[in-house]
Amino acid sequence: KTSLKLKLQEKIEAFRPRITKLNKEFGNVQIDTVNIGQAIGGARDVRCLVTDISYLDPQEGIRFRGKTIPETFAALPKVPGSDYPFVEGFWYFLLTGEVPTLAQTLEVVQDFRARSQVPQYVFDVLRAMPRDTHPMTMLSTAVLAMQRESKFAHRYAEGMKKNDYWDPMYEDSTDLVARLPVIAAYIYRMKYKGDIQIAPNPELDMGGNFAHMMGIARPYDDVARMYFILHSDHESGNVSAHTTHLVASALSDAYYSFSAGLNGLAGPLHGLANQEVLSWVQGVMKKMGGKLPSDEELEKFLWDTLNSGQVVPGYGHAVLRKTDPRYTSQMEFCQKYLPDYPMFKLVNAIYRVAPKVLTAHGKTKNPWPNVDAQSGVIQYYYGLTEYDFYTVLFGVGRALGVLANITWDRGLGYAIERPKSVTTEMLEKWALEG
Ligand code: NMX
Ligand code: MLT
Repeated sequence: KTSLKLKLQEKIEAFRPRITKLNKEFGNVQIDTVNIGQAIGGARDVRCLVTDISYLDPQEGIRFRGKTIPETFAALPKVPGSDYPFVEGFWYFLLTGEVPTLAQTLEVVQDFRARSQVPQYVFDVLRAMPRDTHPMTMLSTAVLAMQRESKFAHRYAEGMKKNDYWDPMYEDSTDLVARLPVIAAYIYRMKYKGDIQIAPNPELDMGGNFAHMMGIARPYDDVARMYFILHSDHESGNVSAHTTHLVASALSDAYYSFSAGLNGLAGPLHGLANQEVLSWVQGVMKKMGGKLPSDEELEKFLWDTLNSGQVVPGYGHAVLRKTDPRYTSQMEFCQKYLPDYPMFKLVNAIYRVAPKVLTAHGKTKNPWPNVDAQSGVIQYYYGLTEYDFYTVLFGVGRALGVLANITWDRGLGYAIERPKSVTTEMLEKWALEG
């Protein structure tokens, strides 16, 4: 066992009595109520999920294992010569809640390397799909196709004990995280780069190797590290995390569960918004003949979008009520590396104008930008101009959080998820009764 796996086992075993005690002795303590608006309105704000991997405060934004984004970046071991940490060390941190030493991080780097071989049939499946298939469909299909590799499914069929479930779930999750960059880069090069593949470089860490396999020069390795960490987790209620958790609660393995989560991420109100942002920004650039719009012109473009019944992509959030710190973190990257890039200037101009327009429009509860408003411009700058690929990058990052979550779900023996539904007639009756 690696030191990560030993540490995880120690943590899970120490944690279990807390859940047993809460469940047995305090199971009836009420932590929320549900009203008709919430039952109809996507269960917004209903407190009925538990996770210790990350927590989202509406004002402050995300904390991973108790740390803000700047604290996370500062705490984790950095890749030599690089501004950003090893993604592998972040995986250790998400799983255990402890900041790894450099030696512990390098052990994960080695472990990922050993697991990164993608079975040939996965590539064959991808190659059999029409080339104009959306890359998210390809990614989800590749993950699902790999399900036959599941150690969890295999051991479950052999009759494994419940207390051991976390172990093969961890194994499958780690295999998946190690292979996803290889699959993502393969899809990218197959679809957009003349099907000329670049072999992985076993000397490199996950972010460095991803940049290498994509064929994009430095500092894209740091972009990849930053991107994967920022997109990893956003507590448990978002569509991709919740779907992954829901499917895993039926004891479906990590491949089934994560493939399902990716399908949710592919929706335009969730992860696909990063592609939509770039498409919107490009549309403005095109209409302006390449020159930057004035704030007044931008205001008109925003109203045109709203008046045509569409959402402004990259703005608004179900939980956040302030600018997403993931947006700010990427904005700081842009200020350092691409301050004069016209598209960055346009994204900044949108940040100046859109909150006022959305507030005047009067619908959204949060007129501020989310993570997707800023991520595409960085990719575009480094030559990744095929923006229907952006959600795949989100998916590779999101794997870290949701797979850490379902490993802990099995460690703590969480139940199959099964909320209760009611009929409209019942709601109408309760509405009349007040
Ligand atoms: N542009 C226009 N209208 C909006 C926007 C927006 N950016 N955000 C919310 N609204 C509308 C929303 O459609 C709803 O309208 P209606 O009453 O007609 O149904 C109303 O404002 C109230 O919505 P909220 O309660 O503020 O937001 P909700 O929690 O329902 O949805 C989002 C959250 C993120 C789905 C929503 O803000 C949105 O559609 N944003 C644009 C798409 C986007 O950027 N998604 C990415 C989210 C982050 N991620 O990566 O997943
Ligand atoms: C996410 O990262 O999952 C999005 O911001 C959506 C959410 O948290 O609801």
